[in-house]
Amino acid sequence: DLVDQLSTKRPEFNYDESKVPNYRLPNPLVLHSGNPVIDAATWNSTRRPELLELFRKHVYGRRPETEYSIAFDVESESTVLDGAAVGRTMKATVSIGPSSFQFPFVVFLPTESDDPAPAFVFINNRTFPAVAEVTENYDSFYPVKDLIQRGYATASFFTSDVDPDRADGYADGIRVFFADGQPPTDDAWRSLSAWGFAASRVLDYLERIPQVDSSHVTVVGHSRGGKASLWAAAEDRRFSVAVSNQSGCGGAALSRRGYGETVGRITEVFPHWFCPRFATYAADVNGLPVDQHELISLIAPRGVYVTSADEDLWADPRGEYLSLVHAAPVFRLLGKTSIGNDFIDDPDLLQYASPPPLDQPQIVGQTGYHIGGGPHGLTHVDWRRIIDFVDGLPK
Ligand code: GTR
Repeated sequence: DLVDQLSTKRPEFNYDESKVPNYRLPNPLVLHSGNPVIDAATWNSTRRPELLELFRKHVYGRRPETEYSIAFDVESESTVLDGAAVGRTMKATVSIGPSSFQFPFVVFLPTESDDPAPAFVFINNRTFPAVAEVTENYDSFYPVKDLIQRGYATASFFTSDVDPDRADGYADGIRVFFADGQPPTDDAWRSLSAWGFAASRVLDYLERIPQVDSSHVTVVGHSRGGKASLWAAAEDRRFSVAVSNQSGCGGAALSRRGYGETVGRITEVFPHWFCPRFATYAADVNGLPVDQHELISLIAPRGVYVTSADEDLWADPRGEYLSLVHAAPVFRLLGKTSIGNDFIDDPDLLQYASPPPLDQPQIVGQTGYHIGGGPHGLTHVDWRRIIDFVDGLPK
């Protein structure tokens, strides 16, 4: 079980803050040409596309450019939660010419109000979230009831239904479909990006139905789902907020810290998550042309919420927090405040930047963070704070 695996410290990895090496992060606000990015227009036209390309090339791989069409079928529909919502079991069909790839998802629409509802798309890395199961048995991993009660619509799919979460899962997933049966090229997208792509297709559906306010859709994921969620929002600016719950290495945590899970370990154990070039930085993490604060920067000026758990050192809570801090200059350039704002004018103080105390969410403008007590996991407490954060963002 994941929780057991992750609560156990792995002795061969570093969990000692004093042993984090000195590192220098790449500056998100310096262009490839070496010139500084001094205005939002240059960020949007040049620097942001440069950074996206760097992440595609060195970390998550590049999505296919093949034209496809997308269709949605309602497989079944029922009233759930004592009439508070309508639940739909859906099928998405992605077609290229005569061939198609399908994946299921679920949607829950609140019935209380006639106004279009903001929504959460949840990348579920544990199970297919069947309508009856998530409404009859309260599931803190995906608490549909809480989301509905707070006025949100929500949709979710199971990662492995899109791209099987196994090193040899390629043959059965959406990537081989797009590659027309060929093996993946070195630059091609890997599973994290495929899951993010599916989140975008679910958003396509939400855009088509009047019950959802598709300009306020948050993408959420836990752990590997959190890595996928951040990348989903980087690739697709229609998501208004991204939430990473304990995403750690390859997600919110700075790779250069080498605290807990490392680039070497993650690419060895999960070779299907990242493009192979990412693994080549295992022995030279400082050679990576990006670090994960720049993934957060790609989501700016939209909302970003990052969570950690105090026993989940594998995910490097401090490194997850620092990614937000080091993205602050980008939020500021785009006219927003965010966690780390205070350090921009006083970089000497950066060394003292640390996560807030346990169970005390910190929210500054567009970004928020909390560290909860306990092991690696997504709980109803995390969800409550996530919803609070999204509720509090300016509409
Ligand atoms: C672990 C992996 C982490 C995290 C986690 C999860 O085994 O090392 O990066 O993604 O799985 O998804 O729960």
